[in-house]
Amino acid sequence: MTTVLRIAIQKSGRLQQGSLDLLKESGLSFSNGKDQLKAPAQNFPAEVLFLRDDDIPQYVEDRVADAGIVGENIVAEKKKKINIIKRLDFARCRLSLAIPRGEQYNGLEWFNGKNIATSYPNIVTDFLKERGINAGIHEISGSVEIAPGIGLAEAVCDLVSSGSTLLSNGLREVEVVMQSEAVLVANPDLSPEKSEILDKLLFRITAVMKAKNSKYILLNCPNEAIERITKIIPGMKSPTVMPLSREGWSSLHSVVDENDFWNRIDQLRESGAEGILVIPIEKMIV
Ligand code: PRT
Ligand code: ZN
Repeated sequence: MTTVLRIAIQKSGRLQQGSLDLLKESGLSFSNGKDQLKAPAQNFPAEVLFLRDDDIPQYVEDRVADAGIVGENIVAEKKKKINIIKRLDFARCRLSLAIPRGEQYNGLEWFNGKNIATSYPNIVTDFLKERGINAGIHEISGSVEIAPGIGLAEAVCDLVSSGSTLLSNGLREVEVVMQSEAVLVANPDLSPEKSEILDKLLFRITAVMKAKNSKYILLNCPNEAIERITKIIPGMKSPTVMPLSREGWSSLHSVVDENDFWNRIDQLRESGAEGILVIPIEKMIV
């Protein structure tokens, strides 16, 4: 039997689409029917398991799955023997403490003697303990934000992205306990065969993520500007320069980082670049 890497992803919810997209863009094709528990990848030695996100760390520790995609918040809460292999740059959020809007807040001491409702009792307990705060933790599994309103607790610790859930429940975010994003996790004791498959997958994921953060750029410039422009967009090794049929002009091709894209464009225009085209990159292997 050939070895396959079993990868657990969320069955449905906020992580599902990002996980499916990442695996598919990494070249794994599989069918994901509605009530399916697992699906073999057709062109990569892997099998995808569809699970509840909370169960993924345990399954990876127990080797029911070899690897998984899950929120860092779940990894931190579950404290299982698994390794974070790569941060995946989606499903970003933060775990925050929030209190009723009308309360005066003058620092963490506010929480002394208070009750906090949360689905993350381990993370919150450790956070407060490290800071010498003594609060009660009330563990609830969903709709944490309603706890103060119904008198279940005086504060909450919950995931926040836009902040609108807190706002519409009359709560105010006062402390960020941790930042989170989706991460690739794996069992620390994989067989050499499985490790090799994981490395291959990681290589592909890295190429997909790098491409997402980069753009291919083409422009025309007078030959005197080539040196200056090369300094602005050095690319992977150096830009490609090709002569235009118009005397004294060249076409220059390079790669730019998405994050400081607009800065670079301004500098390029100041340096004499014209006819700038910017194109998405599908995969990027450096
Ligand atoms: O069924 P299963 O157990 O698999 O799913 P789930 O309901 O436990 O999880 P799900 O799908 O809600 O979230 C999965 C993961 O997505 C979380 O563990 C986080 O890593 C990540 N994530 C990112 C979020 C959010 N953003 C988020 N905003 N998870 C939850 N929320 C919730 C939050 O709990 C609150 O109710 O959204 C609300 C706040 O959002 P804003 O935009 O109003 O601030
Ligand atoms: Zn869950």
